[in-house]
Amino acid sequence: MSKTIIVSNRLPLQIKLENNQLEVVPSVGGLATGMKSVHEDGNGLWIGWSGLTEEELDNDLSVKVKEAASKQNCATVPLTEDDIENYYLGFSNKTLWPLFHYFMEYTEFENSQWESYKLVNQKFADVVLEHIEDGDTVWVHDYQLLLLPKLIKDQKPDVTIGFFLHIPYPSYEIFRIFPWREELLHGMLGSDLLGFHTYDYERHFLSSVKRILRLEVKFNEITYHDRVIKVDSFPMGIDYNKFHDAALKHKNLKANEKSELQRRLDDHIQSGSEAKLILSIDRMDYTKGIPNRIRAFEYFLNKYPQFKEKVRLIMLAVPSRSDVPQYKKLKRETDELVGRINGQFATVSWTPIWYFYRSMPFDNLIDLYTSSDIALITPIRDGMNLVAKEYVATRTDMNGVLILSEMAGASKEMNEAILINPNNFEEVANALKNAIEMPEDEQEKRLKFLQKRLKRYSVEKWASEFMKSLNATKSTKTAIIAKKLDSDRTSKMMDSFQSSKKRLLLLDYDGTLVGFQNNPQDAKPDNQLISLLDSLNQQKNTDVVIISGRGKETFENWFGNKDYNLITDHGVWLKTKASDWKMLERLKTDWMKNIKPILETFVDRTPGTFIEQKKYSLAWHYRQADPELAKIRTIELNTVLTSLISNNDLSVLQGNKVIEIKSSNVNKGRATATWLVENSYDFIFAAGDDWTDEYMFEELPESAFSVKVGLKKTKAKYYVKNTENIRDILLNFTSHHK
Ligand code: GDG
Repeated sequence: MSKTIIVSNRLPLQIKLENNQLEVVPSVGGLATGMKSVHEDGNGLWIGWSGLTEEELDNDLSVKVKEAASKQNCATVPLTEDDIENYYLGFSNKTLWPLFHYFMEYTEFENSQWESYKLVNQKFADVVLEHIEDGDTVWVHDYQLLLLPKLIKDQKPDVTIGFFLHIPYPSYEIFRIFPWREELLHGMLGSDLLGFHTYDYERHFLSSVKRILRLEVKFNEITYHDRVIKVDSFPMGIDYNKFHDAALKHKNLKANEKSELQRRLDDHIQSGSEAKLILSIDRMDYTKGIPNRIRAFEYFLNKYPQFKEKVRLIMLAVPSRSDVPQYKKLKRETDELVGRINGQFATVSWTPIWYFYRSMPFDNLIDLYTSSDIALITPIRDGMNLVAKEYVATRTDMNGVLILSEMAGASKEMNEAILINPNNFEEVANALKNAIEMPEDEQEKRLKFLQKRLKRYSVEKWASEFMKSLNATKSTKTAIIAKKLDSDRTSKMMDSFQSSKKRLLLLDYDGTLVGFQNNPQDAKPDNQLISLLDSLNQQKNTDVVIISGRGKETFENWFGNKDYNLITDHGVWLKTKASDWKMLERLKTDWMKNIKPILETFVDRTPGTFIEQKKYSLAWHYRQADPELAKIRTIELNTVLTSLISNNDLSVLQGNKVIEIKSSNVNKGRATATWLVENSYDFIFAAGDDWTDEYMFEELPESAFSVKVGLKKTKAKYYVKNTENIRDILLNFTSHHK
C-alpha cells in the first residue's frame, strides 16, 4: 500500500534528555494538529530532526531516540552541531528568513552556509529515500527544505511531491538578489504541487519562475521539462475547536481553579468600568513589529491621553533564535522601549505595559486571549499569523476586536478585523481608539463572520485540501494526450525501424535537434550533431529530411556542403540529395512592407524583442522580453494582425516565444504531404517541438512514430523531455540499422 511521508525541519516531538534518560512526548503545535490525519493515515511517516545534535547523543542514545521516534511513526535525520550552526541558525535564519520577509539589511550571503544548506537538504533526502517507494506521496514543509523536492524527484520520479511554504514568498525584485536563485527554484520545482498561504505569495513565486528560469506559466501551472507543476494558495487555519472549547471551559472556572495570571488579569479588569486590556503575542522576531507596536502605543497614549490609567498593553514575547545577533539586538531594544514607556507614563496604580519574555503553557495563553478586549497584531511581515486567528476563536462571548497588520497573510481572509499599516502610528492609534469605542453589536457582527470562516477552514481542512490537490496532480500526469516515449515504447519503435524496408526521418531543427539560443543565429549545428546527421544520412533505405521554418540562406550556409534533404521557410524551398534547391510554393512577399513597420513599433515598445526577416516570412522574437509584458504584447499584436490580414493570404503562427507571419498556403504540413506523395515508406519517424510542427504531425499516416519535444498539447503520439532525448533516439537508429 502506498503511504504519505511528511517532512519538516523538526519532528512533532519534544525529546528531552535528562541524566541520560530520554523523555519523548508528541508536540501539540498547529502544524502537528493539521497533519494528524495525514500522518495517521495508513502507514504514514514523519521525517525530521529530533532536536538533539549528534554530539549530544552517543551511539546508545541515538538508537533509543530512533526507536522512540519510530514508535510515534517518525524517522530522524541526524544533524551535527555544525549543521545546526550553518544550515539552521545560519542559512535558514540569517539568509532565507530575513530575505523572504523583506529584511534585506539583515540578510547574509555566506557561501559556506549555502554549502551546509545543500548538504543538510541532502541528509534529509537520504532519509526520505531510505523509506520511500514508487507510488508514495511526500509533503515537504517550509523554507529550511527548499532544495529537497528536487533531490527526491531526481532519484524517484514516480513519487508525488507537495511543498508548502509557511513564510511569505517575496516579490521578484527581492528574490532576484539571492545569489543561488536558479538552484533554489529548481529545488522547489521538484514538487508536483507548491502551496503558499496567499495568492500574493503564489504570484510572486510564479513571477520569479517566469523571469529567472523563463519557464512557460499558464494560469497557475508551470511546464517544466516533461512535467506540469501546479501552484496554489492554501491559507493555513487553526484547530478552531481546541481554542473555542478551551475558552468555553475557561469561562466556567471557579475562583479557586483560576491561574495566578488570570487573577492578576481580573484585578485589572475590575479596576474600573473603562479598563481595557490590549494583547499581543508573538515570537520575539524582528518581523513581528514589536518595537513599532510599542512606539505606536506610546503615540496613542500621547494622542489620546484620556485612556491613560485605563488601557494596558499585555505583551507576550516568546524567546526565539536568541543566538542570532539581530534577535539579541531586538530583545535589548524591546526591553529598553518597555522600560522607557513604563517609566514615562506609569502611575502609582498603573503601568501601561505588562511585558512577558517567556513562553507560557496553553492554559495561560487561553487566560490571555479570553481576558483581552483587543488583540493588537502588528507584524511588519508575516506569512500568515495564527495568533490573530486564535484570538478570534476564543471570543465565545462574541465581543473583542482584532487589530491586524495588512502585512500578515491572515489579513487577506480577515477583512472584518481593523486592518492597519503597522508603520503608520497615526492609523494604529486611531484603530486602538476605534476598537476601544466600538459598539458591542458591531464587535459581534464582525466576530461572527470571522469565526464562521475560521471554523470552516480549520487546519484540518487546510491539510485535507492540500492533500486533495496533491492527489489530483496524479491524474493531470496522465491527462496529457501524448504518451511518454519510455524505454519499452522506444524498443518497439527500434524493432519496427529494423524490420522496415524504406524509412523516413522528418526532423524539425530548432527546439528539436538543437536547444534555443537567445539569438537564433547562435543555434548553429554543433560537431556532434553534424556527425550524427552524416551517419543517419548515409544509411541505406533511409531518407532524412530536416524540415524547418528557417530561411533557405541559413540552411545553405550551415548545410551547403552536405547532401541532406532540406525543407526550409516552412515548406517553401526544398533541396534533396539528388537535386538542388527548388520552390515548392510560389509566394508573394509584397505584404511585408506593410507588416514590418507594425512589428517595428512592437520592438520599440517591448525591450528584448527583435524582428527576424526571412525571405518569405517575418518573425517577431520575444524570448528575452519581460514575460508579463510579452504576454500583453502578443495579445495586442495578434489583435492588430488579425484585423489587418483578414482579406489576405497571410497567417499568424504562434511558435516558441516567437510570432511569425507568413503566407497561408505554406506550412510544414503541405510540404510533408508533397513529400509523402512522391515517396512511400513503411517506417516514419517525425519529431518537432512547436506549433508549426503540428501541421507536419497532422499529415502523417497512423502508423508513423510522431514525437513532440516537451510536454505540450499535441497531435503527436509520443513525447520526450528534450533535444538530448531526440539525439539519443537518432543515435540509436544508426546502431539499429541493418
Ligand atoms: C510561522 C510563520 C505562519 C505563541 N506563544 C506561545 C504559544 N504560541 C503559539 C501561538 C501560535 C504559534 O505559537 C505562533 O504562530 P504564528 O503563526 O503566529 O507565527 P510563527 O511562529 O512565526 O509561524 C507564520 C506559521 O508559521 C504557520 O504557517 O502563520 O506567519 O511565521 O499557534 O498560539 N503557544 C504556547 N505558549 C506560548 O507562549 N503554548
